[in-house]
Amino acid sequence: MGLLTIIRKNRQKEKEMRILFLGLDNAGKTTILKKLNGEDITGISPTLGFNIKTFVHGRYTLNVWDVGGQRTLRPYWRNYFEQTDAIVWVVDSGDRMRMKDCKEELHSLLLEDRLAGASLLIFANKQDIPGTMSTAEIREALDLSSIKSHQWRILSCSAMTGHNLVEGLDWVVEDVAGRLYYSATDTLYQGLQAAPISMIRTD
Ligand SMILES: Nc1nc2c(ncn2[C@@H]2O[C@H](COP(=O)(O)OP(=O)(O)OP(=O)(O)O)[C@@H](O)[C@H]2O)c(=O)[nH]1
Ligand SMILES: [Mg+2]
Repeated sequence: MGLLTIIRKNRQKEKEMRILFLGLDNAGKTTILKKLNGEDITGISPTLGFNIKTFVHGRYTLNVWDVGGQRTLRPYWRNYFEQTDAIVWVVDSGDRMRMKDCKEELHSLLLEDRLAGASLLIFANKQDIPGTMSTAEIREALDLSSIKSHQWRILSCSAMTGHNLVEGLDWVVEDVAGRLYYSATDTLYQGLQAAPISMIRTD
């Protein structure tokens, strides 16, 4: 296999991103993903294992893992950490009673070595319901300002109306791409494209 083939294969691989949707049960993870995928969002049952969805987003293929958030299932989250580029932490903005639980789960997740460096989007979901917590309140309740280990952003959204779902995904893709691909890869390819053809071995 020639050098060019190897590079092309690597480049293909590099266009993929692995994104993990986590959060407490009932937060709206599955609903968000179905809405993004244009599927029916009525009658969704709690996720007992996981679902995988693949989205094509610009130049990138997103492999999105949606894992059930019930308490008994949370110990299994770690089975999905490997090679995660981004975490989308979904919050039920109306669930004031469990905000402390939500904060503790999020902060313990961020201690995981295998998630080091992953971008973190916090989706403050269910904003279509009157009286839900604002993003400022959730930022405070989840103590987001103490997060220094990950690049993060919080965005209000609604899986019911679709508000901000695409914007959230855009941020995730931009952040991961900016960190992983733009600099190193583009410099390499610009260098190769500029190189005289005789310098590129294809045998
Ligand atoms: N009003 C409103 N309801 C929502 C929204 N998102 C989800 N829901 C409802 O919240 C409930 C739980 O949604 P799911 O998508 O199953 O939640 P989940 O996070 O996947 O839950 P687990 O699979 O148990 O971890 C469902 O009844 C949804 O219809 C939203 O933005 N607004
Ligand atoms: Mg689910």
